[in-house]
Parts: sequence; structure tokens; C-alpha cells
Amino acid sequence: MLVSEAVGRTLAELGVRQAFGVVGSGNFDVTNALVAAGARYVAARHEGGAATMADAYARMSGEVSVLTLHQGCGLTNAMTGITEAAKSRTSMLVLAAEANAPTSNFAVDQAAMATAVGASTVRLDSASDVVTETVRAFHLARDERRTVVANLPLEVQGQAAAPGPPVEAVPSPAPPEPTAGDVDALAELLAGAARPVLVAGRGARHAREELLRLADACGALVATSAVAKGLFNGSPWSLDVSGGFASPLAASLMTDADVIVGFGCALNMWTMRHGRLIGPDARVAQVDVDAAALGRNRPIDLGVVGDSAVTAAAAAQALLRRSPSHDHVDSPAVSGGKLDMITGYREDAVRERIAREVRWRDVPYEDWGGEGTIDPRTLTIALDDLLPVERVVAVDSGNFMGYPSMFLSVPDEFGFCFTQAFQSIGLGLATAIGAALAQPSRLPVAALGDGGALMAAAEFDTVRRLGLPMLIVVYDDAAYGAEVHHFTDGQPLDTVTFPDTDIAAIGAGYGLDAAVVRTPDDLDAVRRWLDGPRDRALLVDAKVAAPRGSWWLEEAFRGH
Ligand SMILES: Cc1ncc(C[n+]2csc(CCOP(=O)(O)OP(=O)(O)O)c2C)c(N)n1
Repeated sequence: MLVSEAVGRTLAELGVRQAFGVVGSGNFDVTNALVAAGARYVAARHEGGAATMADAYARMSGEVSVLTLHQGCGLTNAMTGITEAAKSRTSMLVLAAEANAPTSNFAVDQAAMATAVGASTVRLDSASDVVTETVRAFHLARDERRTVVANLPLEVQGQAAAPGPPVEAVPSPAPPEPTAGDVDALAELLAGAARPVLVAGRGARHAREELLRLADACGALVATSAVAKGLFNGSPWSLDVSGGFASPLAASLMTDADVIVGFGCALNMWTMRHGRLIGPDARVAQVDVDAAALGRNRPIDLGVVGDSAVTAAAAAQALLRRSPSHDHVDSPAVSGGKLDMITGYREDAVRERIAREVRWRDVPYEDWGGEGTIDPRTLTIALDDLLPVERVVAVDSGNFMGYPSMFLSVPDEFGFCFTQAFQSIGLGLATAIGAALAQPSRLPVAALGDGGALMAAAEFDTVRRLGLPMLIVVYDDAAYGAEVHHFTDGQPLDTVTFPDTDIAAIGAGYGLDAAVVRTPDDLDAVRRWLDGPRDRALLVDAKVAAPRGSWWLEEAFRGH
């Protein structure tokens, strides 16, 4: 077996089920070997799209995904998506063919490129131990949550691979347990809190039940960062997303908290509105499997190294031990409310306000629509009502992004895919494709600005070719709206505004169903599509009114 074949086959044997890429001469064999060994391969139209499809697939499936690339220019095309994945600690393995002859047009320093954007790098350059090294690269991606660029030198790929040890899929190692002292300190902090809030990030998506039990045990409200949206659905104490996207009520309840504990959550400038969501006297704790993450974005009063589920469960037990009247966390008195001695944040008035006001769609607004445009909030609320609950929503970057993020509900923490760690525009469509493949029973929704949509338009072809039943909503303000609303001092805006573009016609040209929406009545096109076979995606070119920036953008500029 050749080295290229050994790499592909080994990864399939380790459990890789899905690969994305653009195939050229240098990654043809390795990709075919992956497919021959049982993995599915999706040919994207641009490596930038392929990278983000692989990233989103990994996020929404929990599997290690593979991106396969041609040497040199295949990798440079994919760099933005690889950077987003690396910043998000996505478990993704990039198989990059590598030209090392200095005279090759394709030669660039691929290892340096990977390192420069925070990805890990390995070189599969030895025919004698390529199987062992491939297994190592896979485990680095999966167990250390790394985006790994594995360079495959052209001169080695065609050599005969020495047979390696039998490849076995080994389960991930057990997550780190917190020390008893740290658990006690966390319990102490929460026991003394009058208004605690627990905030879960992507690293706590597996910890819903444990976090809700801990919240019950200390009378806490719960919230998520954007990437974990949906985790606490159904809890009457959920504030939904914390941070720039938060509704006015969610933001004010966060700000009034006296203790905030982040679980698997970076507590970054977005989730904490540049710190403004943390009251002056609030104490902050952070729980993370990675010691380096603790206190990275802001000062914390307590840092705990530990898995979120394990730590939350242990802290709930510790709280319980402090209460003389309860001996088990699952006791109805605890799961239904709070411990005797802790009043917490759980007052009826708070619950009633959350039920009435926490959703953005319940916040009154003055409709901006008219003269051929629709208010983005009116549009999104109508879509929320029309679309089936079982959906997976992907959002691009731009002024518009808060509307689909906060006015569309999602079924759970695997219903929202948010590839915004690099704040790049143009990733939303590919995100929706990867998420759609990871969650095939859900209706995929891609929410894009006109700028991001046109940047990624090549992947409309991939949507059509895969037959994805996707709704693509373009919030079309004929502008780089985020920039328009940034520069409000009378500077010329010709560089960021555009004549109207018929994006529906572009979608139709790619073979998608398409409609222009200017009024709520125009959404009949969505109704008809939903009632039909949905064998083609529907692109909605929504001509949106944007007389001013969205609330989250105005909020973000305050932190600039
Ligand atoms: C790759 C990249 N280029 C440029 C930017 C700067 N930028 C941020 S938002 C934005 C405009 C996005 O326009 P659009 O997709 O139409 O959404 P809108 O802001 O109009 O809602 C730009 C150019 C960026 N974030 N990423």
C-alpha cells in the first residue's frame, strides 16, 4: 500500500466518516483512499468553503472531520476557514499535500502557515511509520481539540508504506476531574451568592443536566455564549444567550448577578459585553478543561481546571452536603427549587419576567419596513413562525447577524452553528452545508448578508449538487452594512455601498429555487416551498431596511 493510501485508510479505520475538499493532483490518492475505506467526501467549489464545511460538520456532529487540499494554493485558499477552526479548537484534520522542491510553483512553507494561525502541524513524511503518525495526528485533533494540518510531502506519498500496527478506534481519555479543594471553593462561592448566573460555552454542551442541577441547587439563572445557544431550552430560568446578542432583560439580569460562573466558556468580550455585563461587585469564576483558558479574557476570582459536567455535578453535591435537610441532588426539593438556606435568583417575579420578556421577538419595536423593504425583525419573526422547530441555523457575519441569531429559535445546542471566532464574513453558507450534513434530520437555514452571500456564492453549486433542503435567507441591504453603520461621521460611503444586486437571479442561475421578499406577504414563497418536496434549496433575497445599525452592532462599537 502506498503512503497516501495508508493515510486515507487509517483515518477511516479510526472513525472518520466525512471529508470535504477540492481535489488536485497531490490529494487525489489520499482522498480516494478515504472514500474507498468508507468515508463520505463532499467536493466543494472553493477550499475556503470546504474548510468551513469541515469545521461546521465537526462542531455539529462531535466527530473529527477531514479537509483534503492540493499542495500550496489549495492550502492558501483554505486559510481563513482553518484559522476559524483553530481559534474555535475544532477537532479537524487537514490533509494538505506538500511540494517541497524549491523550484515547484506550489512550494510554500505550509508548516509555518499552519503555526501562524494557531493550528497544530505534523508532517507525514516517513513511509516506515506513517500509520502510527497518522493515528497520532488523529488523536491530537480529537483528544486535544486541535485543528491539525498534516502535511503530506509529494515525494513520500508514492512510496510503499510499511505495515503499521493494527488500527483500533480508542475512546477519548476521561475528562479531567477538578480537585476537591476547587470544588469546595466553587460550592462556597455559590452558597454565598444571592443572584448567581451560570454561563455555559461550547465546552459545556455535554453538561446540560449537571449544570441545571447545580443551578437548581444554588438558585442560579442560566445562560449560554452564542456558540452554545439552545443548551438550556425549556428551563424557566434560562436567559438564552449572554453578551452582545442578549435581550434587554437578559442583559439586566446578568448585570445584577453577584456571582457569574463560566463553564467551558471563554467569558470573552462578546459574551460579557467587554465586561459591562459583570456588575462592579460581582465575583467571577471559570471552569475549563484547559488551565490556559482560565482568566485569559478577564480577571477571575476562582479558576477551576475540570470538565464542566464533572465539576458541576461535584459542586452540586458539595452544596448539598452543606444543607442538613437534603442528602441527594436529585431530591425533588432540590431539583424543583433551591436549598433551604439559599434564596438565589429564583423569585416568581423573575420567572414571570423571563417568560414574558427574555425573547427578543417579545420586545416591542417600531417597524422600519416600507418602500420596497422589509424590517429584518419582522422578516425573522415570520420565518420563526413558519419554519419547523427541527432546524439547524448557521449565521454569517455582518450587521444583520443578530436578527437570525436571536429571533430564530433552535431546538437545542446542536441547532445553531456559529463560526465567528475569526469574525470573518463569507463563512455562513459553508457553515450551513457542514451543519446540514451533520444534522440531516433538521431543516438547514443559512442566514447571510448580501456581502457574505456573494463572497461565498460558489458554494450555491454545492448546495444544489447535494440536494440539500436548505433555506438560504439573504438579508440584503445592498451594502456592507456593518461598515456603513460604523462610519457615521459623514465620510463618503461609496466603498461600502452597492447598487441593488439580483441575488435571487444568481441563486436561480445556480439551480436553486429563489424568491425576492420585500413585504411579509412575499413570504408566501417560503410557505409554498415548505409545503412542497423541498428537493431544491430556496434562496430568499430579502430586501431589508437598515436605517440604523442593529442593537448588537451599536453595542459592539462601544467596545471598539
Ligand atoms: C473576510 C472579511 N472581510 C472584511 C470584513 C469586514 N466586514 C465586517 S462586516 C462587513 C460587511 C458585511 O456585509 P454583509 O454581509 O452584506 O452584511 P451586513 O453588514 O450588510 O448586514 C465587512 C466587510 C470581515 N469581517 N471579514
